Amino acid sequence: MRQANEAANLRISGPRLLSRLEVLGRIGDTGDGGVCRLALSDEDRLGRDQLVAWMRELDLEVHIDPIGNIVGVMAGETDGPAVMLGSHIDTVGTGGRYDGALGVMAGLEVIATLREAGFRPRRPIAIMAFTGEEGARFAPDLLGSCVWTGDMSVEEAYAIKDQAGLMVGDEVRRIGYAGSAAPGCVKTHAYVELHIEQGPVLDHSGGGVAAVTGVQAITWLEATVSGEPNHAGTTPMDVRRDANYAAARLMVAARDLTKTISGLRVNSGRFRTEPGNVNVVARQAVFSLDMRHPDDAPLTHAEAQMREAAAQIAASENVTITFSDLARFPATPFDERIVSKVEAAAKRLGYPVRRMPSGAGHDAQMMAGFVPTAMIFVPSINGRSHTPDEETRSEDVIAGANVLLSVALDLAQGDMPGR
Ligand code: HGY
Ligand code: MN
Ligand code: MN
Repeated sequence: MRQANEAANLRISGPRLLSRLEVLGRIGDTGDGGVCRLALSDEDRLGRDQLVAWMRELDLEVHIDPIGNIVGVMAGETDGPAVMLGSHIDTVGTGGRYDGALGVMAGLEVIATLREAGFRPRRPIAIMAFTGEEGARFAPDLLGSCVWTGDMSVEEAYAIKDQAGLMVGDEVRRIGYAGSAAPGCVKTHAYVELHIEQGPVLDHSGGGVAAVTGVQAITWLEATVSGEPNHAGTTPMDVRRDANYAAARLMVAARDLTKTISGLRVNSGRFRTEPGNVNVVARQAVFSLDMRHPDDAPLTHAEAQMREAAAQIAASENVTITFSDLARFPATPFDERIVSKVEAAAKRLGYPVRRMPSGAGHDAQMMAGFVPTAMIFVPSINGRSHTPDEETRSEDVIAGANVLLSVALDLAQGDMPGR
């Protein structure tokens, strides 16, 4: 057994970590450098199978809960609450190889490094892959961490349907990951997530790592605009009840709010229309609205403004507009004690480090309400993410994983009180 102070000199194996990222990145490979492992898809199952195989190779005790969260535990000298290192391995439809995968693969690498050094941590160390973080197939996002933290029941999660009408419960059983472990069964002392920034801040400010201070507030809505189908050539313009035109006006109105509400970000990424014929005035348009802001109040105000615009558009276009909630997460600060540990670890290791908030949502946003939590960012080249050209330099992957190792050991050996 190596002593704790010797452990401080441990470093991860870059080639081993990069190799695992490469192997996982080939599962769901879209042929253009990207990856598609939508939650609970066959590709997701293959990624899960590979992860569980790696966990067993590392002699971890593997637990799978009913929503398919996968957690592998390395026993410590004591059997108290674990230090959990996690993220997700599901992706969006046009995903990259690093979003989520980096945090889980780096967690495995931390364990492999400790195993190789014959070092048993004082506290157990757990590696978590949460189900369906992206929300790209089943909304809301953060599905697995919502169930793990008790924010959503398994029954509620099982009833969620994708765009094709398939249910979470049927799909998680179909891929064989409806486990019997109780959500939250691995008691947790602290949660740390390594992730790519997915934005341009680090890459455009000289690189290094970030001690992430928190995650911005997120609201996902689905708008349904109902009009009246009619002939595109014979129907006079002033009597049309055109669902697509009203939807377009509302998307523009929502986007225009970003000009008056500083810090607001809005995206309509998904749009469906019926009947979708060139020569028919649309009967219905259904589209998503992703609205985010670093603070809760401006986001609440933006949503109210958007609903007001919808009421005006509905009246003037003689259509109806309704909304359904897809996701709603408040602005979430991380635990200052762990943010400081990330900063100190990066400095000790000689990496440039800065503090910054996260523009993207993460499972850490859910875990922060459950246990002391923080995140580590590494740069995304040109801030590209959720695209096949999502890329992070190998040296930054290695830097992030070394900071994760250092913070994990600090938490596993240290006396920071839990919550
Ligand atoms: O949507 C997000 O912010 C995250 O990538 N799931
Ligand atoms: Mn992610
Ligand atoms: Mn993502």
